[in-house]
Amino acid sequence: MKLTKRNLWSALLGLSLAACGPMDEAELESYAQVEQELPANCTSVDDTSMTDHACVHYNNSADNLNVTASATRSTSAPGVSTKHKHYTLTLPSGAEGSVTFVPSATTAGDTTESITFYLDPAATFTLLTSGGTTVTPGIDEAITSSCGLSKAVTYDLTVGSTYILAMGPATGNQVRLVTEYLDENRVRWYRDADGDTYGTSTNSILTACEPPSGYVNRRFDCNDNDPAIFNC
Ligand SMILES: [Ca+2]
Ligand SMILES: [Ca+2]
Repeated sequence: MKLTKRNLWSALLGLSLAACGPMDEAELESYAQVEQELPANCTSVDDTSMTDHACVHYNNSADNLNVTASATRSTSAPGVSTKHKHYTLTLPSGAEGSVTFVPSATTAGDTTESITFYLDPAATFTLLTSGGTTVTPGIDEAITSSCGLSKAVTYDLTVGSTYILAMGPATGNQVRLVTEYLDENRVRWYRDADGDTYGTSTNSILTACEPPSGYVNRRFDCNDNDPAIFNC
């Protein structure tokens, strides 16, 4: 197969997702340089590489950890803070269950992280501080993923603080949970003004969220005013 720039991009992205490591530095600028709180224009993480990444963990049995949730909202509930895991949570029969989560810094010195909790099924989900105060999510959405994850709730959270995640009840008394940090899933999107599906390198945004309309995930348009010229 001829290895075009587009194919190379896809191959690199796929490899980086599979390995959970940093994305290709030549294609994606260093997302670690900027601490990101949830961007004001971020309204969804549904159709993103972050959701695909969450499904990688969801589908990988080696990433699974089984946890029995607490029957009460307590900071002594079992923790689910380990990254790159897929938690299968067993809830009390017919009732809500709770676990705890402590955000870590994606870059040394970060004090806030934007974090998405992906759920299957789309059960009621409440995040509380250690003192029991409900935290309002930045985004709370139903999603359509390539796996069973069907709900995504995104917050700005304080690094090092203990939070209580209360969820359910759920059918079968089970909720599957995958956590993703937006800082670790940011992708560069390029403005495609002429609609040829190739973007310009001179106008781009770096985000883990769905991009604004008119942006595409590949560049190599040396004339973004002429749809007959692209991949150049
Ligand atoms: Ca274009
Ligand atoms: Ca063009």
